Amino acid sequence: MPPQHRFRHFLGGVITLAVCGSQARVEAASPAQTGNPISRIARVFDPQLVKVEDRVSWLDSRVSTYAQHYEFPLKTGLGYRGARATQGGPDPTVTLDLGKEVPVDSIYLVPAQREFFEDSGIFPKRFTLELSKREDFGQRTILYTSGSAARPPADCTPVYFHAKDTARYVRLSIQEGHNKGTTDVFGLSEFVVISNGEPVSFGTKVSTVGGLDVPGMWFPEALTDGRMPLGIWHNKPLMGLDPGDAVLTSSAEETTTWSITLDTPAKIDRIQLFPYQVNRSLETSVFPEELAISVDCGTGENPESVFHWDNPVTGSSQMTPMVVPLQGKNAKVIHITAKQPWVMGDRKIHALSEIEVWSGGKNLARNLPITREHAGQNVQITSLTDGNSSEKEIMSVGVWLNQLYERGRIERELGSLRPIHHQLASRSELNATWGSAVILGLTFLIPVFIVAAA
Ligand SMILES: [Ca+2]
Repeated sequence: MPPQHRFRHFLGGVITLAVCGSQARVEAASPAQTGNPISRIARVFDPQLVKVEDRVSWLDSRVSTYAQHYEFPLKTGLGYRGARATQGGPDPTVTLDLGKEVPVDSIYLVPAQREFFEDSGIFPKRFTLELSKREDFGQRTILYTSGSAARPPADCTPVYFHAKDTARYVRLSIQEGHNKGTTDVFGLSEFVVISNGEPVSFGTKVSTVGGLDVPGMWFPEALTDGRMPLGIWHNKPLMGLDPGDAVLTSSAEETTTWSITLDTPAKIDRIQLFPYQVNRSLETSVFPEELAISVDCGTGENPESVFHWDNPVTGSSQMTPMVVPLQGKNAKVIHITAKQPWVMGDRKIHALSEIEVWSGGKNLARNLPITREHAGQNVQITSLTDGNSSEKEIMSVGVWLNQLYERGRIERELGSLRPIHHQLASRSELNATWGSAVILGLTFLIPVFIVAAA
């Protein structure tokens, strides 16, 4: 074979090898792998790819710090449902009376839980949110109103509205809902109003037009009870934390009382109790099957009963905190009594994971010792006021809702950016590989050419 032919044969082999190698590399390279030389070269020549990539990695790092989105369906008190009573009748409405004028920073509408995975839900399609200092809304601020385009159906992610107004009344009116046998049906699990970072809607009076109430399941008060199908108000897990306080009982007659003494008497806005996580893998968190709260302004000898709760579904787990509004009740000593244990097999337990006592935007119970009285013994407990439950840090409900909203927004953006990113990266890396193969091939072949020519 003449030397030139041998050279051409050899050159063909090298280029084939280079091309095969490049294809293997392109297939193996994921867009995030910028460590290999081809990926680096591709990014030097493609500013658009770099821009998209920077945005994706920035969004990824932000979203990783936000609260996780879970859906834990509620079994009772699901929320509120309404509809237009008659064709052409008045818009269905929901009005919260916050009790007094407060600065409103934000409002969250939390969708009702879905009935099945692909259920598009009954979040209202077109609606108006208004704020007013007057019950008749004679003067009002329109915070939000949908245009003629219907709002896309929401999953369980909270829908956020920014506000900068002072108001006592907040009204949601529905211009368009869903037609499911009844006209303009809509539903929500919670209607949250945040003032100075604090929830001011819990336990407030709700009045409605067009309710489709079902006792125990769908009713106006379920909009302001703090219960949402989104799990406990947590951020990331912190291992090695005390899960809370659990007492094993031997009979149904035994009780356990956790008592907390505040530094001074205070007007209590609400008490928040967090369920005890019995089993991490089963996602089971529980309260005692029956519990009661009493408060006392003095030494704790003459407590006044302020709250009583029976688990409406015996044995069911409770994947949401229990919010007990006390409307400024004066108290110094607070007793929380487990009257009936939660039962699993032959285990009977009285348990809680955290107790919060909120007054004027502050959790007065934080880091205070708690005295637990059970079977004639008093024990000092610190795990119920350490700011954690179920081995996770508890968040304020406003921050938690905001993180869930932000997470939803970022995940939607990432969902649309990822395919573009992948396409750009693959195209640029393929171009860079071809370019590199040619450059590498020619450089490498110069001495071979000299030898062959000789
Ligand atoms: Ca609720």
